[in-house]
Amino acid sequence: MGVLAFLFVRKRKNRTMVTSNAKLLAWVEDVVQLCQPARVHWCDGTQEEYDRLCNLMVSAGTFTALDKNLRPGCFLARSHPSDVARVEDRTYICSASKEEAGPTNNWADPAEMKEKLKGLFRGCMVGRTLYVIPFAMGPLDSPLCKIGIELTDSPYVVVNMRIMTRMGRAALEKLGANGEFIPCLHSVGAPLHNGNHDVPWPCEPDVSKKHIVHFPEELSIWSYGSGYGGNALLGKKCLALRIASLAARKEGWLAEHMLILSLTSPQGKTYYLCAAFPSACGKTNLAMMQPTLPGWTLRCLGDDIAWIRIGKDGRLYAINPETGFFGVAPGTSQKSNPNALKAVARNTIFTNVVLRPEGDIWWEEMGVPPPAKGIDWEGKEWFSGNCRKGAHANARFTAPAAQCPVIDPKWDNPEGVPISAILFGGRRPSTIPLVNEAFDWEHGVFLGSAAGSETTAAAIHQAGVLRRDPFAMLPFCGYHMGDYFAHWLLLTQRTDRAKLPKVFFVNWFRKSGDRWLWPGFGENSRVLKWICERIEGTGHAVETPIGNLPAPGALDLTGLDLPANDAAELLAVDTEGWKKETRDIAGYYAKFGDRLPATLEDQLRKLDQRLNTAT
Ligand code: SAT
Ligand code: MN
Repeated sequence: MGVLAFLFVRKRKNRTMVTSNAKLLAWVEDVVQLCQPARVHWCDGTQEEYDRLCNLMVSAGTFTALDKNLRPGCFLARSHPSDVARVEDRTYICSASKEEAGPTNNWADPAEMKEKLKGLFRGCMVGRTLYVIPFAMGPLDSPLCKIGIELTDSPYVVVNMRIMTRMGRAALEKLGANGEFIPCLHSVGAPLHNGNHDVPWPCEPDVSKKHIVHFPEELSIWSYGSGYGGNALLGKKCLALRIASLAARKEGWLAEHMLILSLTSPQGKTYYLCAAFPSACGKTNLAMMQPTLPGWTLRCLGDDIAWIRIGKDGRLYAINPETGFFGVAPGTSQKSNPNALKAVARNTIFTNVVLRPEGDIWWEEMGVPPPAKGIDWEGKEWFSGNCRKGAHANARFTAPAAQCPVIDPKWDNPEGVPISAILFGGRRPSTIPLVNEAFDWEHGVFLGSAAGSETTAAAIHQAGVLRRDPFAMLPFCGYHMGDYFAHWLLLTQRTDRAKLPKVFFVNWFRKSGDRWLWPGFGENSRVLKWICERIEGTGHAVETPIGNLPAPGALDLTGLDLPANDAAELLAVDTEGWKKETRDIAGYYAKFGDRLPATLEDQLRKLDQRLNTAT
């Protein structure tokens, strides 16, 4: 009997046994043998445990406790400068064949990758504590709930996972003696030999050693070298998107990079909407937006991930598998997202923002004056007027969803909420109109598949260049993107197409020169109102070659000081721009080869024809 198993049997006699799940016990023991941690801690998910770990990190210099009156229960962490965002180049889908991973994913042979990873993980937790984090994605009694176990040597990961997931004893109980779980192994990749002093943010600074690896065949995750965000909080992009997308394909549901919101009209009718935008394109802002249109109420159900299944009545139902927000801090202000500011007033972890001398935080475009002098995200003295940014562009807050002042009462409903519309979007300074309704489901899938956006700081690559990001899933789909499109198209065979949501494409980011054409934020409620009217069958639209656009006067612009020319430009069909767009989409589609569904090729051809007959 191994050391650990012995320990648990002994504990069982004291009635404190953590689990009787033999598979879990065996896996933990294997990982202990491989990684050689000094200690093992099974997380129970209690407040006491959370507080203890936060205090431990304050002593270690990882956390700075913020002022108890200004930010009660809040902490600031600063990451290593090499570890500030997801590393897409180091993220792999190791399916049996390269073909299954498709042209949009990095692939490596699973057996070779496993050997390489074992080499990296060998002894990587020396001197550290191995934390066992049982967690559930989705309400425990939801038909879509999945149990994951993350093994990590990072207490920062533990406390973030407690905010972001249903973590601790309840998840372990749900797993039971024989339940299945998704193994998620994580290490910061910084062993502490011979009592070496620890650093505030241990990680593997050599980017070529960082690996975020998914094994579709065994549905497991191995992440090495980074302690930041989606690289390390493995319930999020790794499990709830990449691994879940594989499970969803097999089981006939959808795992999507989408926010979920509800909108209630002045007449009291509630509509549930999902929206897919790439990382750092305003999902969190839209998810908890304050409508400027009188009488309309918006509530938030989730800001990042939606798991969607066909309900008994044939409609699509969405749940938010998470329990927190891991939102981009810079740009979050009273104007852009007042509800997020309220959500982060307490019990929040801030990473890579500015520390104010009075023990509060600050970031660029927060809408409040910067401190005369503060400490920037790199731990250096920083003063306002400094040419250096104080907060990192991908600085984040981790806040409990329940603290959002406009959280929807149904946000943790196990059955989910029925979806009436799906929105796609991205940052497109030209060509793409403010809002465009798809003719039908197939056209909607086409719009989603061709979605593009200017890149942002959420991942390490050049920011501000246009990249196609189908369904905002480019970095998050666990299999061949062509098959993913086919999976979406198949929904018309799984349910009555009349019950499927309407699909729209929105673009808040149109520019004329350097000037934004649309005010965005709360004013986006005007676009959402038109979408609700289209669902209701009352909103007017004109059929154009690219889709149904709001008819003149159909978009409620009352009280908005929008020049008529800007309004016209936002809703015009830029035929030449779209012709260029179709050529670009054709080039991009080519890489999917014969895995591109014929329906989408057909959609592109028809669009091209419509554009050519229009001129
Ligand atoms: O770091 S995360 O992947 O969780 C954030 C994001 O890119 O959306
Ligand atoms: Mn995201």
